[in-house]
Amino acid sequence: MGWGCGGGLAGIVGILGRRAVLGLVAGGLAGRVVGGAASGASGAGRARVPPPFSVPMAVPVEARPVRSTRDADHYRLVAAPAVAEILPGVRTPVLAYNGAFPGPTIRARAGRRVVVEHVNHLGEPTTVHLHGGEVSPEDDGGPMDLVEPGRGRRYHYANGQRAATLWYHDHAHHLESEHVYRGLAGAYLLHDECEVGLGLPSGRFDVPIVLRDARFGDDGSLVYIPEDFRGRNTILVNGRPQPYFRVAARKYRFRVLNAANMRFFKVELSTGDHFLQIATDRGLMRAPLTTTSVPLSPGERADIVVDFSRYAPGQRVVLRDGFSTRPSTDGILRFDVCGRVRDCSRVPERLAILPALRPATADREFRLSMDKKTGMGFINGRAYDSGRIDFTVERGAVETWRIVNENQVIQHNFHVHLADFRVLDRNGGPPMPTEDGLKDTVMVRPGESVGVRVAFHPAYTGDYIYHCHIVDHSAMGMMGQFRIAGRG
Ligand SMILES: [Cu+2]
Repeated sequence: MGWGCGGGLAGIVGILGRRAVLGLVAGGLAGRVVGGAASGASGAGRARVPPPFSVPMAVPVEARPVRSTRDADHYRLVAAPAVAEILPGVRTPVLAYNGAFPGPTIRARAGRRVVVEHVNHLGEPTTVHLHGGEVSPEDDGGPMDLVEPGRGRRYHYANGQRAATLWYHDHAHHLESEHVYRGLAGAYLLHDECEVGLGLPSGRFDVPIVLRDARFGDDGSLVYIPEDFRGRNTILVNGRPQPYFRVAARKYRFRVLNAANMRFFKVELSTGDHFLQIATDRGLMRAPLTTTSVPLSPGERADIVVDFSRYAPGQRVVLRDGFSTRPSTDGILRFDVCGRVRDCSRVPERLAILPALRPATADREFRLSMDKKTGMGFINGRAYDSGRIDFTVERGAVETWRIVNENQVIQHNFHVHLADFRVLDRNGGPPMPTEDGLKDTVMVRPGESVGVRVAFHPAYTGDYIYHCHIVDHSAMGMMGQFRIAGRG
């Protein structure tokens, strides 16, 4: 596939040069922190990526509140260099929240506030964005709203929205790409009563599947080179390389999150069997979709239900990537089906009532482009400038946006903060069935034009951003800022 093939060495040098010129990385601190830690990596000869499906999958740890009050749970997440055992027996320096790679899962309940105190021990600035969260601009973790090294701050999340698979990640401008790559991301699962009442697989049968890729050096270190799509050819699931997962012969709900910087995944079962997709980025679909594959660009989420009771104990079924063009990245995760167990969970024929598609009061167009020579990214011909407001919308407005990928080879996608949207069309044709729900991130393939109906939250005003969620692209300027105006 063609994505991610921008850049080249000239582009990389350009990017690194610009990063230093921009002066946001005081003295290249990231390199020193990470490089210093990297010299302590492994040490036991050449670190090898194990054969596929030879290590067990880990379920990300769940964050525990440090304090709970009548209406809020308080968490503390410390971002700092850490060491993770990603490859068996190899110590890999990472950047981590509370030492976990990926970060701890936060489970929240609608109507109950979450307050996260983030402490920055990274040695360089950070911000933390709750992707898909309906939050005030002050709590959105915008790219210039930096938490300086040695400092901390609290982010307040109202959780006033419907149940959904959200995630949190670093968003510091120009640094987010490397920070996310080195591990600063985690799942945030929002539950609500409607969803709980459906009887879907829950508890230990409701499992985050955080997908990404990585390139490892001979010493087991994570090698970060901007735009290095081709070099990042080890697939990680919840921080483990192509693991296996022992499942009971029953239904599981998997929260599949594409947390890769650049890689697109198309998840499917090696048997070619159908499974159910029950949710898009921002919550449950109207009805389960019976499908054999779900494509996900970086930042997108899909909740799927796989019923392993149709397989004989002992059978192995691989979750594979239908977009992969190499055998080594084809397999994502192997399910090893164990014994049968009682399964009271169900997937009802109706899951949720989606808000009516309201008429739009404005049309806008966003043309995404990347200059292959310089690696710079643009929207409507302009790179991100934190001092510029590109347009203003009214609080609670509904608008139709057309997103166009002007590149003929390079993949992009599009994410808007705060708002959710519905996909209206792809090149004038129908959207994919897998995106027929509430979304906040949408893939825009080379030359493609995608129409979306965007609904802005009625409560919040202020400045938010929109960008390509190929993080290596947003870091290079493919991002813009808008203002929500309104009284009160
Ligand atoms: Cu892009």
